[in-house]
Amino acid sequence: MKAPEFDLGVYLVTDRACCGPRGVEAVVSAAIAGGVTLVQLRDKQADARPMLALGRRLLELLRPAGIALVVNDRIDVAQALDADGVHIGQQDLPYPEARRLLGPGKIIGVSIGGDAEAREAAGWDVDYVGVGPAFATATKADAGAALGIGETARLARLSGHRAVAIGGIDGSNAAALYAAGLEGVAVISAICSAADPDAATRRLLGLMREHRAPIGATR
Ligand code: TZP
Ligand code: MG
Repeated sequence: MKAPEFDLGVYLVTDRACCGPRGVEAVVSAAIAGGVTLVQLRDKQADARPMLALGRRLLELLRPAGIALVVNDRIDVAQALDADGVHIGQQDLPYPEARRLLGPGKIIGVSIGGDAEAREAAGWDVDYVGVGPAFATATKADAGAALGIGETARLARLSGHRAVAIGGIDGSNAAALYAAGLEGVAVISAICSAADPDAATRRLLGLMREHRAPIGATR
């Protein structure tokens, strides 16, 4: 079984703190209305049980809209949810182990931030890579130094995989990443902290439509 179809174009990564009192579900609903193409459930602080409960509520919103949900870090939670896949970083289970646990029918994305990680990912048949931080970000304390647009695009190409940029991305800088060959932009604060998450999503989608190259053209 192949992994489900997905579009990295406007990729929302959830964050409870950034969403504030309106809650993650309200932000995801607004992002769906605005045209979000992929959603990642990310909650570094949550225990498994509340994460599972939130994941179930998000799936109720996303499944009818035909939008995939991937789970950050927690392969066990992704399996319990029968989510569409996982996103794993350099400190999580390595890709081969994650694939063994999840099987071929799930999306697996891997974070990369340098040449060695890009080359390692090139040897794996991951579904996509997340490259970052593209720009400075206050959302992830240990994100490291900003790569910039050229370096983000170079690492994406080096990996040989479909790629989404992450870190410090919003409506002011997303166009340049699409134009540089990234399939998508992954954002936390640009949507989760926005006064109007629907409008923020819509803006990114408009930039994607205007500036993105045909998928696969730059790999
Ligand atoms: N990984 C690299 S940067 C980052 C993550 C999870 C944070 C992205 O958050 P924001 O608010 O879109 O900069
Ligand atoms: Mg991780």
